[in-house]
Amino acid sequence: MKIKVLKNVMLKNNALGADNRWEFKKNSVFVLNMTSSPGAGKTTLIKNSLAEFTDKYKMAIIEGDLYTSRDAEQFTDFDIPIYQINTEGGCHLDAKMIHAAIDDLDLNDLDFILIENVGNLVCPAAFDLGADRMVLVYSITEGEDKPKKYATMFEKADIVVINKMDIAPHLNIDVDKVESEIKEVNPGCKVLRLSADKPETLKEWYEWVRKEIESKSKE
Ligand SMILES: Nc1nc2c(ncn2[C@@H]2O[C@H](COP(=O)(O)OP(=O)(O)OP(=O)(O)O)[C@@H](O)[C@H]2O)c(=O)[nH]1
Ligand SMILES: [Mg+2]
Repeated sequence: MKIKVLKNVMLKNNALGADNRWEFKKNSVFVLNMTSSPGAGKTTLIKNSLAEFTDKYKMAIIEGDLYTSRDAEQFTDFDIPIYQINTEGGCHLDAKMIHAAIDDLDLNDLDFILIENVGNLVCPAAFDLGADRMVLVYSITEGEDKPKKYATMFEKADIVVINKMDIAPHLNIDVDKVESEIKEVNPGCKVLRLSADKPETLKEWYEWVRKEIESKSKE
């Protein structure tokens, strides 16, 4: 029997990602793809940023999770559209899923969409969603050696947020070493150090988001 090899899966995803990007641009919506290993702090960072962001922007969240809507439930205090995608075991979001979300959201009425990707330090790098920027939240509990081991994610990231800095003193970790390895893998990458659960440490993060939104509006 002849074996059919599906070589065009990524091509299809990337074409759909480009469609999504066009839709976002047409409607002047800025989109962040938030990625990380499981538990690095994406939901905490989003939750503690929403008061700041919803004050300035008309927002929506697209939440990726394998089976539950636990993360999405943490955002319900905010009066914004939340679109839950359950991948049913899938380890990343893809452009088709985001395309379905776009159909359901009124892009015309939005400035800013935050996508929380599925926790995974490998696959999300390969799937263009059409977002403007990719954020990689990196918990210092993950050790010093991951930027080179999981280089594709670090290469694709526009910013690496080194999280859980509050517990750094209790760990045997050299954060400068982590940062210089990130820069070796991706010299142009912005790196911030913060504690997502301590809103007083998030000022530089808010500022980065604000500047990126501004720079897109001038494109
Ligand atoms: N000490 C400390 N704990 C944090 C910080 N940020 C997040 N956490 C904790 O880390 C755990 C995981 O955080 P989440 O925000 O759920 O991580 P996530 O990346 O959204 O996880 P998944 O969606 O499951 O991949 C929770 O218990 C948070 O309270 C931080 O800055 N410091
Ligand atoms: Mg989460």
